[in-house]
Amino acid sequence: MNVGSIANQTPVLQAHETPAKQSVVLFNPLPVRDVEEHATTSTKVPLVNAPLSLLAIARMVADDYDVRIFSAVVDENYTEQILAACNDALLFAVSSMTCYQIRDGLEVSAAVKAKYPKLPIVWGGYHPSTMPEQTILNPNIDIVVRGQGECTLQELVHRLSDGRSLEGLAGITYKEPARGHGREQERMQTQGGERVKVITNPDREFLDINEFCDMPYHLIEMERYIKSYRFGDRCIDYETSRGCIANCFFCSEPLFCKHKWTALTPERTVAEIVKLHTEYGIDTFMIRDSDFFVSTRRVIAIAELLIELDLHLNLVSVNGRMEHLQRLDCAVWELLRRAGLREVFIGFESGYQPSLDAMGKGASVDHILKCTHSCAEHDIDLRGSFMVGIPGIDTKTEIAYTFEMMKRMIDIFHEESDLAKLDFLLSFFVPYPGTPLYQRCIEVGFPQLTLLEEWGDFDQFDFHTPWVSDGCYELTKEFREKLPCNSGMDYDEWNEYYRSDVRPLLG
Ligand code: B12
Repeated sequence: MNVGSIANQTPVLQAHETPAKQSVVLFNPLPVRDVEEHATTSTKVPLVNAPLSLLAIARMVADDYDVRIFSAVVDENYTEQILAACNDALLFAVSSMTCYQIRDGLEVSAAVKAKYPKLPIVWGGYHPSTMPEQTILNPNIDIVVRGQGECTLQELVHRLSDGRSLEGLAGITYKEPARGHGREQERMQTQGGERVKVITNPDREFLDINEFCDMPYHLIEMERYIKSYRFGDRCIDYETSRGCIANCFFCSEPLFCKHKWTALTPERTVAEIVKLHTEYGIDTFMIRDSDFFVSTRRVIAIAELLIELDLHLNLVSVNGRMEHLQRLDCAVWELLRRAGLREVFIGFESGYQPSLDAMGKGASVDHILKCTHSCAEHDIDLRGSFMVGIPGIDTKTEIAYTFEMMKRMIDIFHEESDLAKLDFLLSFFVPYPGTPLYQRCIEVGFPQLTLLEEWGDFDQFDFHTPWVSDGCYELTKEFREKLPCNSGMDYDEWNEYYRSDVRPLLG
């Protein structure tokens, strides 16, 4: 299909008719194949999430178009519903991370393509952004939006609506049937035996999120996304900042935001929080930022505003980097706790310094202990994530140090706080496409995936890279299962297990 020159499909109106808004259909596929079996990487974190990615792009076109949002985690029979909604739509768009979302998104895209071969199918999000050329070669995808989607989607929708070409539209990769010789940025590729021309338009600038209007939560049925989460019954996902300035070699974020970070002003953040509290009775905000704590000044200002309002709201799952958090002094932790900070989520990743260095974490294992003490002391729950199996690192030594570090964290929470307030996410290293550690994996013989759909089969939970021995792999899984947060064992029971079953194996 030639999406670059799609005709304006708006019907001609009679003088007395109000123009019906054209529809834009957005879809968030299932992140895991078996929802029942794998709630999420941590079984305590609900899989139901407000589709922030789709809401973020929807806000740019919601005034002029009829935006329909479908989310596989809440919508039953979503394929049928989407097929019905796509009738007369301007485009069908899918958001995807590197996971089962690709498989589910492709299945639905194939069904849409079969029924509406002329309807442009657009993919965006982390996976398409990091692998745009491979993604566009799928026959059921016509346009890939790379990076931040707000302005790109807005311009795309306008151009499609007006029947204008996609030439020069920043932030997209698209394809057209191959004709003659391509220009420099155009690449001839083969898609299912057919020659196509892949066109990579220039990147779009990473914009300040204050330039966009508020998230249009009214476009979704909020009650279906409001969840109960530890501290409150009415919890919703919320974004206060985007991007990350760090450069971790395992993470997709640096590729995506190119080390940039943008944040809502404290006033805007708190005004939106208050609006969600007033309109929907939200009492708990699951902060979905990659790093909430980049600017201590902003964090303090948000806390002061929340304290002043005295609404008793909870901020949970608040992501921060250990090297930032370990610098906060007692007064700031105290202020944050008073403002409603109930739980932080820190990607500690490893208790073994050579692993942290190999990941480019820019942090030290001492930071893990400092952050743990601060949380325990200030009655803030801690969810710490760790991974094992970093390429080039001896896994047995790595897990020995990491498990020992987790044990010390358990000791700290047992002694200074309450063990129930400590949660771990322990997973295996997964090579995400385009990252420096993915490259490293290819060098040591990890097979290159050549098709989009293959990325959809990635096991995000128990990925087994060839350099992790079966013994280390099984031990890690068992250790994870036995952690107090997963097994419910009390401190003494767990200590006994660790001393008698784990330590002797690790030397
Ligand atoms: C919420 C979240 C989830 C939710 C689900 C989100 C969803 N989409 O359904 C849950 C908790 C289920 C989840 C799961 C996973 N997640 Co997650 N998750 C996030 C998180 C914290 C926030 C995403 C978000 O809502 N951001 C806010 C919105 C507004 O931004 P955005 O998503 O980037 O959207 C913008 C652009 O990407 C683009 N865009 C996005 N989609 C589309 C679609 C179209 C059509 C267009 C035009 C544009 C567009 O436009 C938007 C506005 O600019 C991010 C980290 C982050 N801060 O972004 C990680 C992140 C997206 N997750 C990640 C990963 C890896 C996972 C897992 C696959 C693995 C894991 N171990 O966690 C699992 C899936 C398996 C499982 N265990 O469930 C990675 C993605 C890396 C990658 N290469 O895909 C991220 C970036 C974290 C990280 N740094 O590693 N995740």
